[in-house]
Amino acid sequence: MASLTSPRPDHAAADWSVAQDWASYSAQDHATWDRLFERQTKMLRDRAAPEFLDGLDMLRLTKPGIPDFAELSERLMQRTGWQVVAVPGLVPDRVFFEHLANRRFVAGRFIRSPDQSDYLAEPDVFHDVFGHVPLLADPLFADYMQAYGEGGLRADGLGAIDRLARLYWYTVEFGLIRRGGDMKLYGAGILSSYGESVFALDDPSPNRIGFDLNRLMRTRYRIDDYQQSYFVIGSFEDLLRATVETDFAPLYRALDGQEDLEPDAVLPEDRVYSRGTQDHVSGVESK
Ligand code: HBI
Ligand code: FE
Repeated sequence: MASLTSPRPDHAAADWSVAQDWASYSAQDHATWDRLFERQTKMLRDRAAPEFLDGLDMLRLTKPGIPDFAELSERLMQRTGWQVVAVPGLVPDRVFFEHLANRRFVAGRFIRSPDQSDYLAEPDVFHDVFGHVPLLADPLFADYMQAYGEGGLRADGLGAIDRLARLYWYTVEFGLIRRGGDMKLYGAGILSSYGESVFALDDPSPNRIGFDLNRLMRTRYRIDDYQQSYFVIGSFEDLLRATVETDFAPLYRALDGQEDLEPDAVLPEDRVYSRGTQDHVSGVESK
């Protein structure tokens, strides 16, 4: 199902944006950001796509701790025309697509409490800004994210949001990319999670399968645990081309005639980089 959201809070504007109110963050909030930032940048040095590591520098702003979205947006705007807009949490799909289509990335302003684990039900500022924003400085990925937003507005009209949500999930959130002989991380859901940054590359449990748009959009995904399959792209160019060159309406119709696939499925026609043992399965829900 599309993401479930609570009613729009009174202090949010019609587009669900709110003031970040950077001054209201506590010293503990900033300390949590700094601790997570240091830990993740250290462990991602050899794991993250180079484009992500290049974009990380943008987050080192003049003010310490949690990035001030106004300052961050100024830098990002110069790079690729994107800006970061604070929202209270998950926003309705159409609102989300509308922002992306206009090169506005919506980011939760709250930060997890010090004891909270890597996994959060609602994206906090560490997931959204550390995980998603650095790649928005890469021109190809920036174009892909805007194309995704435009595609989302069209999908909404075709009742195909759930299909497109899988594309977002298996690329923007949990995507892997080939670099030379290696696999690197580019999905924000992995990059903002210490545990999954290790699991997605090193663990024998999950499948790692070559990106194929039709196959990926048939595949359900886990929202309560590490992924049972990761899809691997060759380049951001491939990803952008697959999205802008596809006429999605006939693709959605073809998909309606095909069975959904479970998250751990492997098909004979799959480009299988590694077939998982699925030893890590826990949790039950998939979408
Ligand atoms: N809202 N704030 C926020 N962040 C998201 O990542 C998000 C969202 N609403 C919907 C959504 N993601 C997904 O369901 C999209 O694929 C539609
Ligand atoms: Fe996200």
